Amino acid sequence: LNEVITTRSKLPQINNPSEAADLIAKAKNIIVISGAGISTSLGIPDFRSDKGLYAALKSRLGPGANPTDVFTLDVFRKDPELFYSIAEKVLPPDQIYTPFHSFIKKLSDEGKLLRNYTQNIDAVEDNAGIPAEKIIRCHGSFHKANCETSDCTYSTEGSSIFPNIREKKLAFCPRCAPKRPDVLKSKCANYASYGVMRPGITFFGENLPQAYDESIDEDEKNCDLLIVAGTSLKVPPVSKIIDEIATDVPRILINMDPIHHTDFDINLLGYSDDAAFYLAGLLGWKLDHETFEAKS
Ligand code: CNA
Repeated sequence: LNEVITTRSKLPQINNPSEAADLIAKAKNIIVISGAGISTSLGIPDFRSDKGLYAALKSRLGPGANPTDVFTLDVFRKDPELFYSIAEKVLPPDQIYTPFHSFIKKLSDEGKLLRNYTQNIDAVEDNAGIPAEKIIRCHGSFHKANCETSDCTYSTEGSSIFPNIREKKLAFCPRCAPKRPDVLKSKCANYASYGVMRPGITFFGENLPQAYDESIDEDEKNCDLLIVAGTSLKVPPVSKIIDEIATDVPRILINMDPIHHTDFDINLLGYSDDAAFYLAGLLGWKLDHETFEAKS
């Protein structure tokens, strides 16, 4: 773990990285904004790192391809197979979770977690036992799968389409699917996802889930410490939360790469799991992950 100190002008100078633990010890209402980086040690790729999904897609789709297309609504509607070709990489894993997820759970157990705004769709928070009411899944989840046809309300358990996702085969809606071949032959060439099931994850071009709107304003007011972890903080509106929290609320970054477009009071640069052990050690907390072996 590489500790770097930056000081924002509005806060007293922070001289020592261990003050991250002091800030956590004092805080009562911590917001944790998390991203794909906290799950990479489970073998789930993030988006933007060298080994991330975007790098894999760029080499597969060829030069000029835009890897964000895979998670873009308009593209899904024209070519759902693109999403189905890659989605298995971010499917929720069974049971496993990381030391950092364990650390978030510990914040909750200690009564310090106001909310975990997760951009992740892997539901690993559930495996770690973080209480559901403490989690806002900003980009949805695989918990549900819905028919993509606009006038069909068919919705089912997300896990029912996991076999298709694993086999990279489109899953069809039992209500619309019988009609689909006719539609495809006629006017719906631009709507190839007619009758295709889509997991309840938020694509680029869609609004965030209602739960986000319902809690964010109040949480921003009540937050007394912000921890940003495992995210490049590039996807709005989550990337904007940091600008909406009062400037005297301390901010800690825990990430492999530095973030240059905003300032933090403490930057713990390195693996989030190392940061979890480092902070838990200073706080005298035991994580239930002493023997964890990271995959990356
Ligand atoms: P991103 O843009 O790929 O950024 C990930 C960040 O994590 C990078 O800045 C890395 O430096 C950092 N990082 C990678 N590994 C580690 C590690 N072990 N310890 C600490 N930091 C690490 O991903 P974001 O989450 O910022 O982007 C938001 C997207 C990613 C959301 O829409 C998600 O739905 C989407 N996504 C989610 C998952 C998942 O659920 N696990 C996987 C891939 C993408």
